[in-house]
Amino acid sequence: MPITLYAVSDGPPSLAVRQLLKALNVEHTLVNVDFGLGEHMTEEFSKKNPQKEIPVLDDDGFFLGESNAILQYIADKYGENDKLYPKDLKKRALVNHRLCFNLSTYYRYISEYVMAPIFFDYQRTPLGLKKVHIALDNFNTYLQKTGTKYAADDNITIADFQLVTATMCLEAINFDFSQYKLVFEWYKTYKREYPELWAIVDAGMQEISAFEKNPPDLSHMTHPIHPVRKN
Ligand SMILES: N[C@@H](CCC(=O)N[C@@H](CS)C(=O)NCC(=O)O)C(=O)O
Repeated sequence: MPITLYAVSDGPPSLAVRQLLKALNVEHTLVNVDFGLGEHMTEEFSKKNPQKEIPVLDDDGFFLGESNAILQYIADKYGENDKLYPKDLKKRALVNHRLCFNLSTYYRYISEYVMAPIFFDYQRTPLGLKKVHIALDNFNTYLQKTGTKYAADDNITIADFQLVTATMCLEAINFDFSQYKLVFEWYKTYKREYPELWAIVDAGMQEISAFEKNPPDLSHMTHPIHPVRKN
């Protein structure tokens, strides 16, 4: 029985998981969750994920939220070798670190600055901007420390899927991050070397770019937890 991924078409954590499914050629059913309508806020969805967040994986009744956990599970279950998620303790620790860094800092700061004000009644503030620069500077330093082509190794790992989708949010609003030279190079290299994976991310980016210009009307969202903008 193929696995099912509940995903949102422009959601960076969903796009990260979809890249892995593509990279490993895993047969799956993709269920699009309508974020704008608040399909994830329903009682029914909360049975799949009590956090009411997308993505969620359903592997024959085994439900898993948190995109990092989903990436780790899929890579362990379907990986033909351990390149994307190494078994070697130190290499694996570095991948896990980059995933945690993305969750706690990199994507968190980027999404608070870029995404939240597109969809809800939040502002882009100087403090938010400062945090984005801190996140970019941290990532640049990590790339410098490892001296690797990708986030945790010379080949891509599941950490790159998350970091690429987070960075895509910056490109979606034409945020210039070229001063972070190693991040800039890493991002360009990924796009060049993995066009099929980048295409998944790019489709999400086009949606975010369009919403940046024309913010969506979320006034019909079911039980939003965020302040909804009055258009
Ligand atoms: N830590 C979660 C975060 C997922 C997340 O934030 N998803 C967004 C959609 S892209 C969401 O479901 N937000 C719920 C909301 O804002 O109501 C993960 O990595 O899976």
